[in-house]
Amino acid sequence: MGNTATHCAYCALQCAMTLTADAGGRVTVGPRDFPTNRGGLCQKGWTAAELLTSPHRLTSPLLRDDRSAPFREASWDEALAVVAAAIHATQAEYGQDAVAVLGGGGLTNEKAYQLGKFARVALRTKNIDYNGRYCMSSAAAASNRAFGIDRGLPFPLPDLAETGAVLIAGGNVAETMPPFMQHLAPVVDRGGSLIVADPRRTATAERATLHLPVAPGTDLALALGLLHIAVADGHADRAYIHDRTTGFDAAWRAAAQWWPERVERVTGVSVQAQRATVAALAAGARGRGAVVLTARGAEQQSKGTDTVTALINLTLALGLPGRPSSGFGCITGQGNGQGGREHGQKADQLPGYRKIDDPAARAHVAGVWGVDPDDLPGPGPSAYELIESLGTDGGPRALLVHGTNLAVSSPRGRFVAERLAALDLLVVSDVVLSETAALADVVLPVTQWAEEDGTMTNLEGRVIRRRRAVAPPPGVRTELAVLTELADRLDCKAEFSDDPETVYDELRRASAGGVADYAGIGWDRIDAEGGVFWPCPTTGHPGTPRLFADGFPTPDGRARFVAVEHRPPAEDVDAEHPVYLTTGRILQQYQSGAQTRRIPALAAEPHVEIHPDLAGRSGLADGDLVRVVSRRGDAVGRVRLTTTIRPDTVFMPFHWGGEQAVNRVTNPALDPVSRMPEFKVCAVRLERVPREAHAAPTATRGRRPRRVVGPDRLPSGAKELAPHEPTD
Ligand SMILES: Nc1nc2c(c(=O)[nH]1)N[C@H]1C(S)=C(S)[C@@H](COP(=O)(O)OP(=O)(O)OC[C@H]3O[C@@H](n4cnc5c(=O)[nH]c(N)nc54)[C@H](O)[C@@H]3O)O[C@H]1N2
Ligand SMILES: Nc1nc2c(c(=O)[nH]1)N[C@H]1C(S)=C(S)[C@@H](COP(=O)(O)OP(=O)(O)OC[C@H]3O[C@@H](n4cnc5c(=O)[nH]c(N)nc54)[C@H](O)[C@@H]3O)O[C@H]1N2
Ligand code: SF4
Ligand SMILES: [Mo]
Repeated sequence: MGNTATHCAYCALQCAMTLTADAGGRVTVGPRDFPTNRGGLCQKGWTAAELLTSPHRLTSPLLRDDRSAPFREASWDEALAVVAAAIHATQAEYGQDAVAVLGGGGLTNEKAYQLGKFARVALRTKNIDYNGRYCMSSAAAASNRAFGIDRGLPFPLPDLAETGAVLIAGGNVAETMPPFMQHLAPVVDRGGSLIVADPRRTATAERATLHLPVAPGTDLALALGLLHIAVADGHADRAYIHDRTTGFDAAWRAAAQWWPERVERVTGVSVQAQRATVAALAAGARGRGAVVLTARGAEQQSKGTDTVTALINLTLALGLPGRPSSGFGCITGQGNGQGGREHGQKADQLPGYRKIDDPAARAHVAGVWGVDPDDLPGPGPSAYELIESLGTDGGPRALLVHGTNLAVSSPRGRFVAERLAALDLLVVSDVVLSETAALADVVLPVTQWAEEDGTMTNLEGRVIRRRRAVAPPPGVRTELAVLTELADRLDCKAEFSDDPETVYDELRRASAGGVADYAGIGWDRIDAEGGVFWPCPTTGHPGTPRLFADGFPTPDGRARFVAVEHRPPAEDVDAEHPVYLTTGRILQQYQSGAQTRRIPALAAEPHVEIHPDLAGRSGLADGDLVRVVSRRGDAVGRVRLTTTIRPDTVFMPFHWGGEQAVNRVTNPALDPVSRMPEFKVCAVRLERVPREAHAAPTATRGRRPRRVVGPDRLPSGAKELAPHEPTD
């Protein structure tokens, strides 16, 4: 097939690459120049092609009649007949909402759109949400209420390099998007400021001019304190506030109570560092510009929406949004985290970022779909609330999963496994036998990344092309084909297509007139221009690389300050659980690890970062195994001593399942607005695991790992740790 220009399989930076396929179907990855990655790739990108030919790849539908039985291989015809019959029977007995769907922010725009349509039109269920709820929802909610729009970055990434000061609250891009650092380095090299708020002195913080070692879950107090200093020290841009915003007075009243000494006591960030931060941002505002960015550290909290809001308030007070190389942005996470939240797989949403409870939106989309608006369901619950309701009285009895490994990535993992076990039917479409797929009744093998065409929308809001470089293995189908065939078997009269460009052109019509308007972005244009920024309402429109220069898409054209109050984490430390746990990512592994744990070159083991002082008090030495225990469960990892973390906090990455899944420990307390779980802070205690006791860790609970056919055990990369098993 020769060379194919496409983008990476993984994160929202969507680094450009050229795939070269040889006659035997082997694919090699080469970097490609693009404004976002400028020829850079990280380890995951370089090795992304390995999963195409991995022995772990699913190539046949798997079925079982009873969850204690092993899977057997089945034909597509049999598997889809079983799924359709079970959906029919479930809905006949319990109603339309008894079938639920969970989607993912890694799906192409076409797949995300078709999945939302399938749920609303073929299943007619309100119960659909997606894993972006765990990712972008707090930043999205805060951006929507402040700016009337939620697009991760308000400008192309290279604009960042031009600015004078950057504050990153809770993001570790040096590990999560390494080529992103190319846009931060020039800021520092020119004598500007890079400030990073993180409980850990991360690889990103090492490159910063100032590190704010904030206590987990206290960014809201910090943000209020920064606004306090900005206003008290006379840095507020009064003309901008007057001309371009509303609500300043109430926001200021809330921040007035957060004087620097009080903020220092709550956050651990010194008064001096707070002042230096504001001085740097204010200097930027007067000069080349200033940018505040958030990522999951500040957002994945039970007050994440208010935290992001408080940081947006700070940027508004400094007069930044809409000015060149200035403003607020959030760093989107998943490959299509941006597009995945625009086209209708979210519980409250229809394509084009429309609201499902807006009569005009319903009428427009129903028109495109050829159905009666009254037949469209209303809003459903958020991802975690949907999971909580599975198999309960009145809750869904069947679940279809597309592009999320929720058994590993959802908080309170053991409870999540119980809910999945309570279902009558679990159907998982995936490329590998993920922990979630291993719990299913039916597993459907679908195409991945380099085997399919489509579009993705990257962290800048730039719509780009994913291109097929190789044919999928025999036995694997595209998700568009699966949904089309299932819709047919469910006697759905609306049109579904397995051709991605046909689906995309329908998406354009469905999005026309919405906030995320793709109507003018045809594939031909993306191919010719390398990418087009939404909103882009007509084929003659240039697209919108930069937002807000002429106003905000709110009813009065002004940005809104929203007054917010600080509150502590949902669960604070106490005598029994005296240590904060925070969670996140490492460079080599991606998300639940379903893909990257199967790539030998990325092998890594679960570890727990601990400050030597805390380790000493807890009787732990470097290399020990430690059990991290909360009120909800426990997880085991290897002690890694480091002085780069706060002594009151431990950090564990979430890329593993079974006993190594930190999400057995995390707190599902939800943000009241975004319904984001509090992944970034809970209270734990640490227990040293004696080696001999760990030899049979799961047997102590009387459970044995389930055996499955196909690619069974995951390479955990940690020989002395328990072999991988589904989360119990
Ligand atoms: N290698 C790798 N890269 C990825 C991914 C991956 O799984 N692996 N996933 C992609 C996705 S979907 C996402 S969402 C992004 C996420 O990208 P990031 O947000 O950069 O990743 P995280 O490691 O989750 O969190 C960032 C930092 O938040 C810090 N933190 C923890 N608690 C707090 C807190 O209370 N306040 C503050 N200020 N900071 C805190 C952590 O110490 C961590 O260093 O990465 C994308 N890129
Ligand atoms: N403790 C803790 N938990 C977290 C986080 C954290 O920071 N801390 N971060 C949260 C965040 S930001 C995120 S984004 C979530 C992510 O968590 P998950 O949603 O579990 O993410 P992935 O591991 O990417 O899961 C994607 C699954 O889809 C499969 N897949 C890949 N491509 C396709 C496709 O095209 N179609 C289908 N059907 N399947 C496909 C992959 O093999 C994999 O099994 O985790 C959240 N959970
Ligand atoms: S930074 Fe993200 S998009 Fe770029 S190569 Fe790494 S995983 Fe892929
Ligand atoms: Mo994410």
